Amino acid sequence: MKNNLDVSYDTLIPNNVNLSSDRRVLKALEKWHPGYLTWWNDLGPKGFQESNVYLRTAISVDPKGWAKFDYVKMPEYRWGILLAPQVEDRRIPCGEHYGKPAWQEVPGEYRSLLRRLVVIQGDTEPASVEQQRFLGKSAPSLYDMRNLFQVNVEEGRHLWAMVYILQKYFGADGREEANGLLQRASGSEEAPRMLGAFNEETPDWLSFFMFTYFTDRDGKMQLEALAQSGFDPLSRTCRFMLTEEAHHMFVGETGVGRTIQRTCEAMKEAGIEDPNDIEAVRALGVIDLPTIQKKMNLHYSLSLDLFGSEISTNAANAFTAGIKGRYGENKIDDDHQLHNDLYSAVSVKNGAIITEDVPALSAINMRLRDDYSKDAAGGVKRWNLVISKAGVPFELTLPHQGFHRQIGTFADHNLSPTGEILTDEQWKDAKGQWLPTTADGDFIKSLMKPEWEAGKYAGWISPPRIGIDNKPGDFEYVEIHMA
Ligand code: BYC
Ligand code: FE
Ligand code: FE
Repeated sequence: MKNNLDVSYDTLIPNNVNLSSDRRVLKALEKWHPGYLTWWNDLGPKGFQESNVYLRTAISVDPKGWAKFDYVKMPEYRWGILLAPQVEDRRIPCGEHYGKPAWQEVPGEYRSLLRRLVVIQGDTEPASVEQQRFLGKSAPSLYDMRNLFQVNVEEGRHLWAMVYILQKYFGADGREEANGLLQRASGSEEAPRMLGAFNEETPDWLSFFMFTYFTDRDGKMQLEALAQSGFDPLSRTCRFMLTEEAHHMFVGETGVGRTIQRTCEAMKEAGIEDPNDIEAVRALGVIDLPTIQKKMNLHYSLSLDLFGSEISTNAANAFTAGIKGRYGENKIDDDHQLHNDLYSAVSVKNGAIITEDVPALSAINMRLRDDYSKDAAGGVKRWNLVISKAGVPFELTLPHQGFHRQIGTFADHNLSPTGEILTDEQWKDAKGQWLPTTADGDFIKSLMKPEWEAGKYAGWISPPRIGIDNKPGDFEYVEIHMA
């Protein structure tokens, strides 16, 4: 097989998979394309389809220079199909076929298992675009607006990535699933998106930053696990998606960080020393730190649900089949089959939270979730550095893994952020201290006034330290032409 680093433009769909000589798949994609554009125009960024946005577009899969920046109208973005280069002689990295050559075609016995994972992955991508579609209108700067749209077009491309896999490798039912991805919609009564967090609202920019920090990071972990798939086309497509994913989490981390920084600065300027004096802090037009903590509690707990149950036969089957590995599978020093290995798993038994050793194979989801939590803790540490440098006595903390959960062992229990099990009554009384209330949401919304002058920022958020693509501070990242 050819290893194309560069993207070919000889079809309407940019690609490095030789689409022009793959008539069957090209035809299927061309048939799907108009529906995608209708979806993008109906459920994508609202009001900005005519604007010129300074976006990066993938033009290569060479890590040394894969993107080019230019002004684009979003509906004209060149969504392409890009697979990371094929690794020569790649082997199945885990499970019962460990060490055999990676599959270039779908292994028949795992067809439905594999299709389900691809469909779930594909379903989340357009869902996030739908969730974020009203945010452009309240963007705190053109810089932030551009970042939002960059994330959106790339999530759109991730949908293309999964649709390509479905149409190339899963025949008629793959084409049907590809259509289904455009029919479900975030928050819909009749046909919601498949996973919980993707039917929640993203009502304000702090939610958007929390989402890209915490939920896109679930995306990163799941893509890392799928990049370890023995089904090589899936591995390659996920590897390239991960290149884009880094920016999404950057947007989240710096977005929350800049919000915190502005809050701390405003408190200092006004001589407010108590971070818990919410009224005084809010009167400055910035978001108080306790509310930022609540938002973090919400998005972290929703994201933990995306890892499924701690103990899962689905996950064990996918691992044993060799179609979904662990985080960093090829760097783990064990037999990659987990015949006799144990993993310390958490559960609630007889009203108490216990950890006990269980077969590692059964706890694949829990392990990935633990890896996720470690990964997510890094940014929280950096946020706390912003706070402590400003001399504000406050520390953000990730809540207990069992706090506010709908999936897995904690789903039927009420836990506080520090991990005490509460009665329904206690939970009802206290939850407003831990999760954003309607009043918190209303306050944040009251700050969401657009700032569209190049180089200016809304009062609740600090400017970034550097521009995108090294552009100067007053660069016009979006030329707005309202539709
Ligand atoms: N909501 O054995 P279980 C991203 C279902 S994000 C609703 O516990 P399993 C992105 C489950 O489907 C990454 N249902 O879990 C981020 C199963 O149903 P069935 C997306 C849920 O299967 C930001 C039943 O409960 N990619 O890319 O081991 C922006 C028992 O399941 C939920 C993937 O997730 C839930 N939260 O693990 C844009 C990777 N959790 O089959 C994009 C592909 C579980 O019995 N997906 N259920 O009817 C997977 O690997 C797995 O399906 C999951 C669940 C990890 C999601
Ligand atoms: Fe994505
Ligand atoms: Fe993402």
